[in-house]
Amino acid sequence: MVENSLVLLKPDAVERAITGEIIARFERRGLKIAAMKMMKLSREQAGAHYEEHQNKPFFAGLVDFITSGPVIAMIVRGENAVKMVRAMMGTTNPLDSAPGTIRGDYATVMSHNVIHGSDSPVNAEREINIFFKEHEIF
Ligand code: IDP
Ligand code: MG
Repeated sequence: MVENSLVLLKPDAVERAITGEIIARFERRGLKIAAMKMMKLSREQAGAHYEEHQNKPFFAGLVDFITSGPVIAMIVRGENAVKMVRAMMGTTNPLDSAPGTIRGDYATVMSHNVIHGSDSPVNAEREINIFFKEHEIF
């Protein structure tokens, strides 16, 4: 089934100028970019995006980090895009991410792990509504 995934290239990816390489991986795989923009998240947007983590000890640090600089927000679309993007990203902790995955190739620590991808189609739709208006989606 064709799905959308909300992908964020986090501030560390923008700062390190590796966003093009990461976007190219999705294009090369055959996934489509259905929307894309550079933006700085407000703390409100960050809190809404990560609402499932609001009671976790790392939440404040996570919001500080994700609002610390611009991100690139994208909708990546394709057959089983949610699961495919997650597989391409690697695990949350880069220590466990296989080489060849994005986190396995570009990240060393969990707090700066380069990329976000939706974990389910339901969360993808919820997250897309935080970042994109209807007319920004192609
Ligand atoms: P995910 O990004 O792989 O879906 P989540 O569990 O949804 O992982 O956590 C959201 C983000 O919060 C992670 O990408 C990571 O940057 C950060 N994070 C998760 N767990 C920890 C932790 O234990 N310490 C510090 N940061 C964490
Ligand atoms: Mg998650």
